[in-house]
Amino acid sequence: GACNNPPSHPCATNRIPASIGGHHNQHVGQNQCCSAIIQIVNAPVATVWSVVRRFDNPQAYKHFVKSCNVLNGSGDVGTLRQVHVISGLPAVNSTERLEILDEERHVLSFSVIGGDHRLENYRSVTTLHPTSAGNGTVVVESYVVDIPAGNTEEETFGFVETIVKCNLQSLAKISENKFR
Ligand code: A9S
Repeated sequence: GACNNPPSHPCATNRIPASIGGHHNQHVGQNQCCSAIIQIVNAPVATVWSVVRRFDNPQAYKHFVKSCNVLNGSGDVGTLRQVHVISGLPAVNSTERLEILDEERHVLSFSVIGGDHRLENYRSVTTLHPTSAGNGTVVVESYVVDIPAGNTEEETFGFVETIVKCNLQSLAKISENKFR
């Protein structure tokens, strides 16, 4: 079923308001780990979306990505990309498929379908929402991934949390600079 971490779990999944949670109720199987991270950006949804929607250019804000090649497709659902990762991670590259690109609701989802790394069956959903006051954006990114053999759920959670938090902090910085 959907991510059903206990209320005490440190992930943000339990803090996603029901009104925006719809896309984040991903199926979580046995031996999988799920979580969600929330980031506030002091820039409008349109500005943040202009960065997020570029499936061909994740390196614009993902600092762990060294380069990205589109393998086929032109940025619509089904497009495949191969990202190459900077050194220092237990990974070389990752092959990823664009699953959702909703330009009206500001939803992007991709899944990992291959590559030389340990995050098998990684899938994430990113949604953007206007803040209730001001001109800001709430970014919600949830994910599901297999717990690798030899690792615990806590280790997997910690590893992914670090990467996604870095990505979203970088997304905030870049969007805020663009907007200024
Ligand atoms: O790219 C993302 O949005 C998020 C993550 C967690 C990506 C992870 C990654 O691409 C590496 C950065 C290469 C790290 C994958 C699939 C495996 C890793 O080990």
